Order: sequence, then C-alpha cells, then structure tokens
Amino acid sequence: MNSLAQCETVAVVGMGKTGYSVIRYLLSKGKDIRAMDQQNNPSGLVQIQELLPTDRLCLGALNETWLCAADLVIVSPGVDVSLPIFQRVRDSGKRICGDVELFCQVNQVPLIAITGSNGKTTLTTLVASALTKAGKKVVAAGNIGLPVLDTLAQVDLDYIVLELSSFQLESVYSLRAAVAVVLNVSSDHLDRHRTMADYFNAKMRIYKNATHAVYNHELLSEERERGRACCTFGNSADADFYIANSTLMYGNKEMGFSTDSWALHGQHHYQNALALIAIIHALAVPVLYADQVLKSFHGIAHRCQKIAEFAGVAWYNDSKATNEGAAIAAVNTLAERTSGRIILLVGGESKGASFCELKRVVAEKVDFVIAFGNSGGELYDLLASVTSASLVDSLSAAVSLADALAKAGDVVLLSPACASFDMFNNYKHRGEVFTRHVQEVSG
Ligand code: UMA
Ligand code: ADP
Repeated sequence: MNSLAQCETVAVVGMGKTGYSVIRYLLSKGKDIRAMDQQNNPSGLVQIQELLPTDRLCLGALNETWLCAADLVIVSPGVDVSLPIFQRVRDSGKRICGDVELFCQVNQVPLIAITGSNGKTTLTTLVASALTKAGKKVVAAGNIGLPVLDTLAQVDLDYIVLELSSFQLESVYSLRAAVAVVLNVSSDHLDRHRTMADYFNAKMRIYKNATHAVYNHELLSEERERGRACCTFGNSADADFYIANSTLMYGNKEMGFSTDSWALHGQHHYQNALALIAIIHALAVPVLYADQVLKSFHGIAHRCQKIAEFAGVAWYNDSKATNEGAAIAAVNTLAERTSGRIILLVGGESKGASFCELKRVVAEKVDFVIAFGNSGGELYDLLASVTSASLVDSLSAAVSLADALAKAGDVVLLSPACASFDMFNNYKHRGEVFTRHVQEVSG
C-alpha cells in the first residue's frame, strides 16, 4: 500500500473514537480532510467540530462525492467496507484502509499483536502487565480502547501490545508484528463477515510478516510447518506450552511453575495464561514475570466475575460474553467448579449466530435457561428443547425469576452470548444493570 505522504486529500469515515484520533493525526501531517458519519450526532462530533470547519463534515449519510474525490479513504473499524458504495470507491481507483494501517506505516516500536474471538482484552492486559513487571515500558492499544495512532506521541516505549479485532485486521496491510497470536476462533460477527471462512481469514492476517508466530495448537497446529520462528500452546503434550498435573510444561520439561498458585482456574483462563507465557517466552523475557502476574490476576470486570453470594447462591456477571464461544467458556468453567445447578441468563442481539454449539453445551451442563432481549424468543425455542427454560421480557424479570428458582449451592450466570445494543448502551451498562438488580433481590 502506498504511504500517506503521497496523498493530499483524505476522507475519514466514522466520527467516533477512531475518527477523532485519525483526524488529529492527519491534521498534524497537513492533510486536507473531509469527515463523514451516518449518524447525525456521532460520539466524536463535539471534539471533531473543534478541529474541522462545518463545511468539511457530512452527517447522517456517507458522501460519495467526497469519497471518490479523496486520494485516500480511512474507515473506522465499525464500517463495513464490503458495502457497494466502497466497492464503487475502489473501482474509481481510490484506496481504503483503517487507522491501524496508518499507524503501521510509521510505527517503530515492536508490536505484540493479539486477536481472537474471546479473551483479547484479557490477554492484552496480562501481556502488558507481565512486561511492565519485567521493567519494560509498554502501552496497550487498539480494540482495547486506545486508538493506535494515539500511542505515537509516547516516547521510549519498549513494546506496544495491540489488541486487534477482525474489523481492524481487514483494513491493515503493513502490519509487521514482533509476536502475533490468534488466541482462539469461534463464531462471531457473522452479520458483518457473512461466512466463518471470511472471519477466520481476517484473523489470520495478523501473522503476515510477523517475526514470531504464537499458535493455538488445537486451532492451527499445521501452521507450525511454515518455516518461521513459532511456538504453540494448547491442551496436550503435542503443544510446546501446556499444563500437566497443575504444572506448567515446555516440551517434556517442567518449568517450575504451578497453576495452583494462580488466581484464576478453568480451561479458558488456562488458555489465556498459556498464550501469555508463550508470548513472554517468544520475547525472551523470563516466564517468571508471567507467573507473578497470574498469581494476582482476578480478571476484568464484566468477564465471568462473581458479583454476589447470598443464601448459598453465587451470582456471576459475564456481560462481556457477546458471542456463544464466551458463554460456552463460562458455562464450562463454572460447571467444572460447582456441584450445584447452573441457571443461565442469555439473550440480546444475536449478530447472525445460530447457537448450535451453545445448545450442545446447555443440554449437558445447564439446568435452567432464562432468555430475554431481541433474540430471547429464538434462544428460548432452541434451548427449551434440551433443558428447562423460560422467556422473560427484561433483565430485571430474568434476575427475579433466577432468584426465585435458585437454591443453596446453585450458580446464576449472566452470560448472554449476544451483543447488548438491543436494550443497553453497551456490555458495561448491561453488566451494571444486572449487578443492580442482583443487589435489589439480595435485599
Ligand atoms: N459508522 C458509520 N457507518 C458505518 C459504521 C459506522 O458512519 O457503516 C460510524 C458510526 O455511526 C459511529 C462511528 O462510525 O459514529 C463509530 O465507529 P466505530 O464503530 O468503528 O467505533 P469507534 O468509536 O471508532 O471504536 C472503534 C472500535 N469499535 C468497533 O470496532 C465497533 C472499538 O472497539 C475500539 O476500542 C476503538 O475503535 C479504538 O480502536 C469496540 C468494539 O466493540 C470496543 N469492538 C468490537 C468487539 O470487540 O467485538 C470489534
Ligand atoms: P475480547 O476482548 O476478545 O472480547 P475479553 O477478554 O473482553 O475478550 O472477554 C470477553 C468474554 O470472553 C468474557 O465473557 C470472558 O469471560 C470470555 N473469555 C475470556 N478469555 C476467553 C477464552 N480464552 N476463551 C473463551 N472465552 C474467553
């Protein structure tokens, strides 16, 4: 892809967090900018209005004239570049890319690039913490919330830990990670990617030109043969890093670290821990620092967190489980660690998921499903055939019903397997509303 230096006029699509950071960067490079957003009042509007005159902004629609006249089009991750309007822009010979591409064209700091369907934010946080413990200067950026171009102002960084979504990977061409990992892949964002193959291929772009590839053995064992520095993590001794009898193993050697001393237990927590260790090892940083972090890491809010225990019932908030893979991980992990029943609260915006895998796990491990939200009816119809289930019309009704059903020893789990936008501002809002209702029923 040609560099920004060759472009004079740039069209920016999306005026949220990413758009705002892109506009500031382009202004610092003296570019002639037009910005647009399909919403009338996008989240970055007020800040962007301080940077650009009104006649450079188009609200409520995409401006095809501006798009086709620009030398370069920069899209925010939420923008679907397969839409016909962008095809016409490409046909007119214009280039389209994302903010991560602009960043990669100038960035000099070694990148640790992380993607996956679930656990990206958790792994990004773990890697940044372990490297900080090891005395490195690092920043975590990307999908985790800090737009990548905003890191360019930081000096003396040893590493940038980059959380990348499939959307961001779709629109990057110049990524050259020091270490790259696809943590896992399960069905998500099929409303945007349309097929699993497209979604998977978007994720795999992270490995292009990476110096060191870290592979999930269960997902990508054959990639190991491709002739570059790599290591694998997984569930069995076929992987480089794995756990046997609560001991961390590298090949057939014990590494001297016990999972018993880690704060979180369960299959998906171990997947994140092993990926962390593989990354730290790839960077030739002592694994001791990863072990230290894992000893005190209790997870991040809204990600399978116990929020209350009363009358012998444990309540978990896993509002960030916005796809079936995350909900399955939560059910599996809690089923391993509880002898009581599991009452699962699911529902929201399905994003085109079929929930077949979830159905299989619910049949085996969930005692009662309470469905709510836009896809509540669909989930109820699917899951009532394999376990006891109810359909309710709000999250508060779901909590009241769960409270009435639960007995000492049971677990109530909000792990919706869906996005939150049908009823809430975002997953945090959904998790906070859930927590409030749980506090209410606890008296
Ligand atoms: N917009 C249009 N037309 C479109 C699509 C979007 O005009 O077709 C406009 C929207 O009206 C909105 C603006 O674009 O005003 C928002 O752009 P955006 O959705 O790309 O959001 P940003 O605020 O720029 O935040 C993005 C990421 N959002 C998405 O990928 C949806 C943030 O990830 C990320 O933290 C941020 O850049 C910084 O890199 C959030 C996310 O939900 C957390 N990610 C998805 C996920 O984790 O599942 C991928
Ligand atoms: P992401 O950034 O990919 O959305 P998060 O770390 O925010 O990932 O976690 C999102 C959801 O995925 C939460 O429900 C969390 O409990 C679950 N999760 C975390 N790690 C994993 C994993 N390795 N496999 C499956 N689910 C996971």
